[in-house]
Amino acid sequence: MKYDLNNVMSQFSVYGEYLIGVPYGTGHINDTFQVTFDQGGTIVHYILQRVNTNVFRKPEELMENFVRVTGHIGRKIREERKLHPETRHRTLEVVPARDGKPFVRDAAGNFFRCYVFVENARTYDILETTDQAYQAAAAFGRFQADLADLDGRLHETIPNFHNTPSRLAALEQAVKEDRAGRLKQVAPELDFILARRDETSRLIDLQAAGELTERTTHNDTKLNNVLIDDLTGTGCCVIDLDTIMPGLPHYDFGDMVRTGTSPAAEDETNLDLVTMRFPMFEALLRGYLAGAGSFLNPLEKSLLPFSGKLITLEIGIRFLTDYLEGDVYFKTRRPEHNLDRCRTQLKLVQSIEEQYDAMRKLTDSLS
Ligand code: ADP
Ligand code: GN1
Ligand code: MG
Repeated sequence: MKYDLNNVMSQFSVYGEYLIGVPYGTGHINDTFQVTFDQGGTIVHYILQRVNTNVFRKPEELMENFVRVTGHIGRKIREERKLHPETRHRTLEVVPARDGKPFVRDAAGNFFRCYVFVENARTYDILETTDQAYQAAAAFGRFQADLADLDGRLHETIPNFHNTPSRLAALEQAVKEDRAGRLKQVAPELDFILARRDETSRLIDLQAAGELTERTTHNDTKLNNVLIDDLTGTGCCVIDLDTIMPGLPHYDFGDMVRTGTSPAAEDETNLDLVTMRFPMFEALLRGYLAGAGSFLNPLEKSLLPFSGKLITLEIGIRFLTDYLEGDVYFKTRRPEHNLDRCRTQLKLVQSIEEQYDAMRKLTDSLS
């Protein structure tokens, strides 16, 4: 094990005997562990995470956001419990360090945070049913709605995170530099992306023109970032809060479409399996509108199908950029991993384009 998890945990306000820590989850950025304690004969789990500080340059600010957001939602849940004691709605709860801070730095400078493990719930990398899609989207929608009355502005943990034109500019720079000597392998992917250049600025142009409003958004609403309750099947807790910051709600809905509609893994190599399943889109749309609908205006609603296409293109651009740069950002397990991921994204964009009219029609009918 690269880190002394027992020692790191001893600096958090957790009592009992440390038993074991094991890698957990399938995230591409941070290192996540489930740690187990014996507390007076009861087995208790925690999530311990090493934050990737190459990606998150100001982790203290990130944790400030985290504490503000979970405190805000926690207060709402406590009110909800007074009315509905049976609710299983949760928020992540940070375990403070013994010095009172919401993180610990180990001797090597690694940045760790710890939170309460939510039992009897799990994440799904690929959704199995339309009900799961509905419930997950409703949870993300409610999350945005819960944060609509947050006072003040959060820190931007990664500036320009969902600025699609600047993601495209980064790709063009990577093409110019061709640092890993891989450019010759990516001509079809580049052509596909560049043919859609004009669409990349559509949302931020509308924002600049004052037609779309910045809100507090999650920005990484991959479907495996919501815990689904084993008992009730509801989306009970939104997790992975590192990128919560000011943004457009579209990118949140779009990322649900990206990760929730295809039956294939993000790194599937058989592209025939990658397709946008319309019933999943419909369930995501209905769930999201049920959770968030009250604060979206008609223009915002009408752009939801486009957002699915745009963010899928954006993540395809990011995977291709990382491939050309030599796999420096996303965790990879094989040399072509980022290219494979890029290809699934572009195939999904194509599938969305093929069904776009029907997606628009459905959205208009629900608005
Ligand atoms: P990453 O940034 O690497 O994606 P996440 O915060 O999404 O990390 O956590 C990785 C995985 O750990 C999640 O997909 C989920 O399965 C699990 N997980 C995270 N937080 C909790 C929690 N509080 N309770 C239970 N499981 C959790
Ligand atoms: C990363 O951390 P994880 O795996 O939830 C990335 C997202 C991408 C996603 C692609 C901070 O998310 O933006 O959409 O991979 N997170 C960051 O799967 O870059
Ligand atoms: Mg995650």
